[in-house]
Amino acid sequence: MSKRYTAAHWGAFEVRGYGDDLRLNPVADDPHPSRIGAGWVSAIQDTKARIHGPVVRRGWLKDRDKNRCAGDRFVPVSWETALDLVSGELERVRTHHGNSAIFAGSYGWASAGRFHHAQSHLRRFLNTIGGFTRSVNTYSHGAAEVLLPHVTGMSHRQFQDQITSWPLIAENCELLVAFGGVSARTAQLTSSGTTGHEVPGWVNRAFSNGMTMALISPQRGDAADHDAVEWFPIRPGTDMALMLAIAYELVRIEAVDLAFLERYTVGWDALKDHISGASDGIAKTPRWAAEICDVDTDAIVELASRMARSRTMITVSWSLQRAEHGEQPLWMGLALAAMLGQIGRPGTGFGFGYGSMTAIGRPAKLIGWPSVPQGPNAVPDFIPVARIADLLERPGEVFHYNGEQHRFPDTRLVYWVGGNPFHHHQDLNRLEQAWQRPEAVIVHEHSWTATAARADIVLPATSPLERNDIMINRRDPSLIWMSRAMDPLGESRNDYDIFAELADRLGTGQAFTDGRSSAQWLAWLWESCVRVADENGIELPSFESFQELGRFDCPNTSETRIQFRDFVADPDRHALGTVSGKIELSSSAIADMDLDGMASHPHWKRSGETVTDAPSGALFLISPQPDTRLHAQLDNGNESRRAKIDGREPCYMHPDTATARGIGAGDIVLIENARGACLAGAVLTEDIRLDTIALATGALLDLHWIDGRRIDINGNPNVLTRDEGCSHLSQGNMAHTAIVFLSRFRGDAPQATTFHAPSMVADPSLR
Ligand SMILES: Nc1nc2c(c(=O)[nH]1)N[C@H]1C(S)=C(S)[C@@H](COP(=O)(O)OP(=O)(O)OC[C@H]3O[C@@H](n4cnc5c(=O)[nH]c(N)nc54)[C@H](O)[C@@H]3O)O[C@H]1N2
Ligand SMILES: Nc1nc2c(c(=O)[nH]1)N[C@H]1C(S)=C(S)[C@@H](COP(=O)(O)OP(=O)(O)OC[C@H]3O[C@@H](n4cnc5c(=O)[nH]c(N)nc54)[C@H](O)[C@@H]3O)O[C@H]1N2
Ligand SMILES: [Mo]
Repeated sequence: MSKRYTAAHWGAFEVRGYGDDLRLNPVADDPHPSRIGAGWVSAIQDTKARIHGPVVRRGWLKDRDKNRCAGDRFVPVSWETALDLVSGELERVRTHHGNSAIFAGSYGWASAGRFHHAQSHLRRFLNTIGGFTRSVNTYSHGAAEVLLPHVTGMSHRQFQDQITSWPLIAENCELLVAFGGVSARTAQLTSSGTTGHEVPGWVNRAFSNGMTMALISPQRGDAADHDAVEWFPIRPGTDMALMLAIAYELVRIEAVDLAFLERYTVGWDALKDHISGASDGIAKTPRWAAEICDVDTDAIVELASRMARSRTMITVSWSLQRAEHGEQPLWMGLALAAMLGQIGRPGTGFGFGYGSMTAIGRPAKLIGWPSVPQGPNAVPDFIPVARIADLLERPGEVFHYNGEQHRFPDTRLVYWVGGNPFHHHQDLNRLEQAWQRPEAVIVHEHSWTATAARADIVLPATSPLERNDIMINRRDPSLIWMSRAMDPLGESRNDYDIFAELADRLGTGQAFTDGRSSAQWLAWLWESCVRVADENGIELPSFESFQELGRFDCPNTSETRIQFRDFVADPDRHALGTVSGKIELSSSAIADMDLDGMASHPHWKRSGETVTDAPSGALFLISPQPDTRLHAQLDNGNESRRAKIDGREPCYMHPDTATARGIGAGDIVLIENARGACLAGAVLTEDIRLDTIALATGALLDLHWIDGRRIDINGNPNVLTRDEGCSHLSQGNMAHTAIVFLSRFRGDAPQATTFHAPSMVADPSLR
């Protein structure tokens, strides 16, 4: 019998049984299957968490009230009514306020199949009716997306595509200096799906070949538990100081490759003057840095010397740039690698995001598989993605982005699919205020997220297990036929079918569907894949045999790459796309922008929130990605719940940090600052700094009034994080820069919650 498969961002699975008997097993050739998959079926079959039919918020239905605070009741309606309401709102808003009043930036990871990608259909649909205000860049690496083109001449995507392959590191690298670590936890994921998880294997192979790793991170757990790892428990937000001190040492011991800098970079003089203090009077000595970053002077000196003596790869995890001044350590990491002169060689140089996702550095050919076209958007307005609260609060106001000034349009309608801003955005109490401003909020979801609970119209979407789809993406050498594994729950519909109905109502049905059902689109997609494969010398089976086989592994896709190889081989013929054609250690383009907080070169700037400047007792809060789930997805599944404490998110702290506050393992703790407060469960570990606590993202936001203040009872760190651009250059988020206070919670803690439907009322006039 042929095998059936499905896929998710966290891996590929063999499907056994159907519906109530459904079981998913990671594909047999996955060397390190993700634990996240273990929570998938239980989460999706949790009928209390699922949205069963279309609903409308009572207050909005009755008199268009905008009080979207969760807790309001909802009114079940028919699909006809719901679709009429949605199309009516779209029509009203675009007629009276223009299409820019529709915000459909709709950021989020949605699901992995290529066809049923919710945002793609939302964009295609809205483009048929005149467009929408979009968002640019990501929460993941927004600062890098803006910085890298200026300093490397490559888009972030091009940079990521060319990153030096893992096997070359495993064979050649002697010292991996990992700022933020290389973590098997985050390497569980690849956006749009992955058939295997190879990172732990590559790292082990490198260790067997004698590579050592300098783990520079507030948490020991950010690298493998192996003798080859030396941990430098750095104070969060201060990597830039450490990097400058390493640079200072490299200059002092005359280990700087001046010939490399001369030939391949511009701006060394300006950077050198910053390092020496010639330009600002502060020599960036190891002693100076030790005070700031809390890494010993001697350890810095020794590390610099090892870097100079070894074949060294410097890598910066994505987390470092999700912080105030987040561009700086990324830029300086590149500058350090240039100073060592090892860029463009196998296994050394500079990397960004090894381990942040599975596929970074995977030695496989990249194939540009097709997708459903989205058409042109007639609206020019956009926001940098993390400026959502500003957009809603400040229509007409100016914002800076990448050296330009733009204005926020006047948003009347928010349309969100495949994402969860009440998980992913910072300072959620502020977002909740801003969320009261638009006239209508429409959400498609399969589960009752904190965002769905704050919408006016909620349309139930199918989950990926309830539909056929294809996993294809350029980062993975396998194509997977995702075969439907259970019936769609309740009245849920595919996002595509929902938009097709809406387009019909708005007179653009044909333009949206091109006359195709979703089954016909899947066939279209496969035919387009066949053509692309052909151009790449790969022969794909027919659509029928592909469905029968369930999986196709492209042959001969192994390919290793070396970042900057061509440029280093011939910098004239392969000049970079920067202003100078070289790597820019100092950028005239950035200098010309004359932005607060930016210099022409990477430079040290203390962040606005640090433990050293805060009242005593303050702690850094870092909010990493959760080990047991994808963001807030599957938070209600077995695997995520297994790791909770009293149903709440585990908060990792040093035993001494806990003792000083009268906290014991397993206690409920209160984490607070001026922006908000949440409860969490204490987990004690020696593997974290004394002044830092870690609370992963993604617990269901559930705000309760307790002792006169609103406290999230499940442990969502984003009630505590800061909602400001990490700089005027990129406006990326600064999720990892926050100061908090921690105590044992002494009150009566309400029972923790998971996704659940709000109260329903049949008749909107009823209270
Ligand atoms: N404090 C802090 N905050 C952070 C971060 C951090 O490090 N710290 N990291 C940030 C980063 S890097 C990211 S990428 C964001 C992630 O933020 P999000 O991507 O918004 O988080 P998800 O929970 O993955 O949300 C995806 C939603 O899509 C829904 N969905 C899945 N499939 C479908 C479908 O087919 N149709 C529809 N309509 N919906 C579907 C899921 O149920 C889920 O609710 O979070 C950011 N927030
Ligand atoms: N299991 C799981 N994996 C995921 C995801 C998930 O939801 N679950 N999400 C995926 C997504 S969308 C993304 S963007 C990537 C993100 O990938 P990353 O950005 O690499 O992941 P994070 O967990 O945010 O951060 C990694 C580590 O950085 C350290 N860190 C924090 N602040 C600092 C600092 O100032 N200096 C130094 N040196 N270290 C610091 C923390 O100890 C943290 O554990 O992860 C992906 N992988
Ligand atoms: Mo991300």
